[in-house]
Amino acid sequence: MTIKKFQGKTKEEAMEKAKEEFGENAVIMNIKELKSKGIMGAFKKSSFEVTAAIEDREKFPEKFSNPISKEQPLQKGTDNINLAADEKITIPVQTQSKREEYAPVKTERAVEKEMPSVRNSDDIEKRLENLSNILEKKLSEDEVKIREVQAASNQNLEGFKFMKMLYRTLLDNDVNEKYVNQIMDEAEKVTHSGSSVDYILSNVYQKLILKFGQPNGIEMEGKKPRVLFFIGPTGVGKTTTIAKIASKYKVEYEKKVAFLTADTYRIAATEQLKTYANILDAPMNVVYSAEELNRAVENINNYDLIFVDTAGFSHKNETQRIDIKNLILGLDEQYEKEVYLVLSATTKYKDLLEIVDSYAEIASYKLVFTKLDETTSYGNILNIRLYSGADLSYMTSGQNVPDDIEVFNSQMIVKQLLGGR
Ligand SMILES: Nc1nc2c(ncn2[C@@H]2O[C@H](COP(=O)(O)OP(=O)(O)O)[C@@H](O)[C@H]2O)c(=O)[nH]1
Ligand SMILES: [Mg+2]
Repeated sequence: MTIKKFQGKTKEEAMEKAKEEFGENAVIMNIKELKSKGIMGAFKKSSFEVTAAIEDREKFPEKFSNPISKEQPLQKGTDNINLAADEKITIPVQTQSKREEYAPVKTERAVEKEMPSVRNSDDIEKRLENLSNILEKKLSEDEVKIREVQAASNQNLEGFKFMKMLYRTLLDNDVNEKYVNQIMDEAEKVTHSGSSVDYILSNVYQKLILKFGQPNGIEMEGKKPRVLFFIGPTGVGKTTTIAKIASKYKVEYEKKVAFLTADTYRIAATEQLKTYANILDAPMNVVYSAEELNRAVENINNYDLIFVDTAGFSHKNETQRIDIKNLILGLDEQYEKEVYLVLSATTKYKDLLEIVDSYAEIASYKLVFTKLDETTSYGNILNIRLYSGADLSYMTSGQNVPDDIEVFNSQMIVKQLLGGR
């Protein structure tokens, strides 16, 4: 095939030139308007270029014998040959491989060259199979992770709500906010994200038990006699508590118990203790000073336990406080001594703080909490235990002598503080 370009001022002129040279069998492959380039082009007139082709005479001699053939009308082709006008070129018959060389897309061979490791289709299949296995594994791993994250976040939310509920419950039970925050902060440190409700509960429970410390009743080790002072505000239950403990030790442990009272402010108070002493068949004496105390103790020094009842006083009453302090400090050092501060669980937190402060000046003591039967919020017990740092000893929950007393039961109190009943 011979291809040539013809130019003219009009399309017709260019086509006429093609027909003149190639005859009527010429195939018009393309007609193109030629525009001058640049700004100047806008002022110049355009011309036309016709690309025409004619079959080679050698290959189709018969066609050239009849230059005008009605069966071969003028046809438009595509403008894929960009040659200078009038340049005559011959396009050789293309083989498959030749065409590939000019193909604008990359051949398989070229792709293969770029991926030298992929040698054949088996390799590709294997690779794809591996890839899909990896992908499937990754997806299922991701799915498990997503499920785990979802479960954890649900549990987190549950745990968070539960912590909040415990926080509220402790506050509702009058645990001071400062201590509630402390306990929850400590619990949060050991509970990891996603901790179960049970785990959180047992953790907070343990924290509270530890805060209450190991409660201690009367120590029976050491020398006899052991002198036990009961101090605290009026009406909290000092005398009743003495009666309860003394009867337990007398009846259950068969200990020799005796009573002394320094509560000389009320005749009724002395009478009250005398009554219990008579029931228990135990000696009872009134003491007004440290000297009298030492003399009285000496008289009954073969007894195991000597309970000393004291008068309650207003924490604002300096004189009474000094009297009690002198009494306790005045006890001869040869005697074992213990001091019990008796407090009612029904007393307001603010009052309790003042009481604890004023009694702290008298001696170091163990705490007895009374009247637990008259309140449901035991927060103050924890507050005072933490505020004073003193050990817990007994708790009483009723007026019955000797039954309504036990060594402080931390487990029971903690359960109540956490909302158990
Ligand atoms: N409900 C209740 N009342 C108690 C308890 N302990 C003592 N009481 C009562 O509190 C009142 C004062 O007790 P008392 O021993 O005289 O207190 P004191 O002034 O500290 O010696 C008495 O009516 C006791 O029966 C208790 O645990 N619960
Ligand atoms: Mg009393």
